[in-house]
Amino acid sequence: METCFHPRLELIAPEELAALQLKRLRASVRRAAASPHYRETFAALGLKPGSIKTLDDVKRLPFTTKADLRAGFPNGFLAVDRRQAVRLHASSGTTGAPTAVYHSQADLRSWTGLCARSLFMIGLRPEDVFQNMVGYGLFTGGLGLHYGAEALGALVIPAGVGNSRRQVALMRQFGSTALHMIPSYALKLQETFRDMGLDPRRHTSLRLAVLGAEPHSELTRRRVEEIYGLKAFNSYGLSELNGPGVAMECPRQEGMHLWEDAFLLEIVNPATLEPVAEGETGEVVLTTLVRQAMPLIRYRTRDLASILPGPCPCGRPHRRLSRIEGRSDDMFIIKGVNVFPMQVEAVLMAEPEVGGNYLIELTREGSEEVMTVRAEVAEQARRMDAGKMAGLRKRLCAALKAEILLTPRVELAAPDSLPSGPGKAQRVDDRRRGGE
Ligand code: DLL
Repeated sequence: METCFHPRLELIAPEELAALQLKRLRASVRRAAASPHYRETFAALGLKPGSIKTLDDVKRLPFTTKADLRAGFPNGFLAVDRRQAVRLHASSGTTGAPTAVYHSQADLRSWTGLCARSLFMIGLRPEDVFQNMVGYGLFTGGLGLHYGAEALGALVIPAGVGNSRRQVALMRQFGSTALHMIPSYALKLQETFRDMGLDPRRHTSLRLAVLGAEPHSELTRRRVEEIYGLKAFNSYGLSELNGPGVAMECPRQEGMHLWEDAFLLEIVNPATLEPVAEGETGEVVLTTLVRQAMPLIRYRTRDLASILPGPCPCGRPHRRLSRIEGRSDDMFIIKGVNVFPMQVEAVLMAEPEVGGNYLIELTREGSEEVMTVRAEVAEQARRMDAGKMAGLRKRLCAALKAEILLTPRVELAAPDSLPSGPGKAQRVDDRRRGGE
C-alpha cells in the first residue's frame, strides 16, 4: 500500500516532474495501443507509439470522447487481458449508452494512493473519523475516498447516501470529524439537524469536509463551512479518470492541485481544440499516465476550468485548477444568450435570504422562450412578509440580469419544497421541446 505523503512526488521539482511525465506518457501510449480502440485509431493516423519523444508530442495524439467510450462499450478500451481487471465502474446509461471503466490491482493501488494523498493534504489523519456520505457501488465517489481514507489510517464510516437522521446520529455516536458530501446535500442536511433540534456546530465534532462531484460556487463552500463550523475542500474527479483523487484543494483553498504525476493536463478551446492561453478558461483534457487496464489518451472531460497562474505557496508544483465553471454540455441557450447554471447559483448564494436549493425551468409560451428561476428561501426567511418577499424577488431579478444579461422570472418557494435527492442535483429542467 502506498503511503499518504509523498514528498518525492508531491514536492517534486518541476523539471523532474516533466521528465517523469514524459517517461510515463510514452509507457501509457504503448499500453493504450494494446486496446482495440487505440490500435485502430493509431493505425488510421499512421501513428507509432514509439514516435512520442517529447511532452509536446501529446498534441499529435487523437482526442478521446465520451462518444468513443460509448462506441467501445464494453471492452473496446481494455488494454490488458480481461482476467487482470479486478474492478469495474460504469455510468448508469440512463441518459445514453453506458460506459465501462476497468481497473487492475495496480490501478486500484495507485487510485487509493492518490485519494490518500489528497486527504492527507487537507489534514485528515489516523485519529480522524471519516463519514463517507456519498454513493457506493458503480458511482466512484464512495469506494474511491473510502479506500483512500482507510489507507491513511482514519476510521471510515461507509454511511453511503441518504437517510439523513441516521447520518446525524452516526456523526454524534462515533464523533465523526470529517465528512465527504455532495455540496447540494450538505446544504440540505442542515434541515435535518434543525428538525432534530440540533446545531451542527455545537452538537458534532466536525472539522473537515470534502465537497465534490458537482459544480458549486465559493459562496456555497462558505455556507457549508458556516453551517457545520468546519473547513470544506473542493475535490474533483470523474469516473472515466478513476473518480475522486484527480484534483483536490490544499489548505490554502486557492485552486485544486491536479496530480500531474498521474495525469497529463491540457486546457483547450472546446471549439477549435487548440490550447488556450495561460489562465484562460477552456475544456479540461486529461491523459492517464499510470493506468494499466484502461489507459485514456487526451480524454475530453467537457468540464470548463482554467489553470491558476503562479506557484502555490504550499510548495506543491502540481498546477492548480480553478473551480469547475460548468460543463460545455450543461450550458443552455435562451433567447440567444449562453447561460451556465453556475452563474445563476453564484447570484442566488450571494443573497443570505435564499436557501440552498433551486431549479431553473425553461419553457415556451407561444413563440416566446421563458426562463424561470425557482429558489427556496432560507429557513430564517420563512415568515418574510409580502413586501420583503417582493423586494427580494426584485433584487434577484436585477442581479441575475446583470450576470446573465436577460431577466428571468423569479419565483420564491418555501424551504424544503423543491424536488431534491441525496445524489447529484439536477439544476435545469428544459421543457422547451416535448418535455426534454
Ligand atoms: O463525480 C467523481 C467524484 C466523486 C468526484 C466524488 C468528486 C467527489 P462522475 O459521476 O463520473 O464522477 O461525474 C464526473 O462531475 O466531469 C464534473 O462535471 C462533475 N464534478 C466532479 N467533481 C466536481 C467538482 C464523480 N469538484 C463529473 N466541481 C465531472 C464541479 C465536479 N464539478
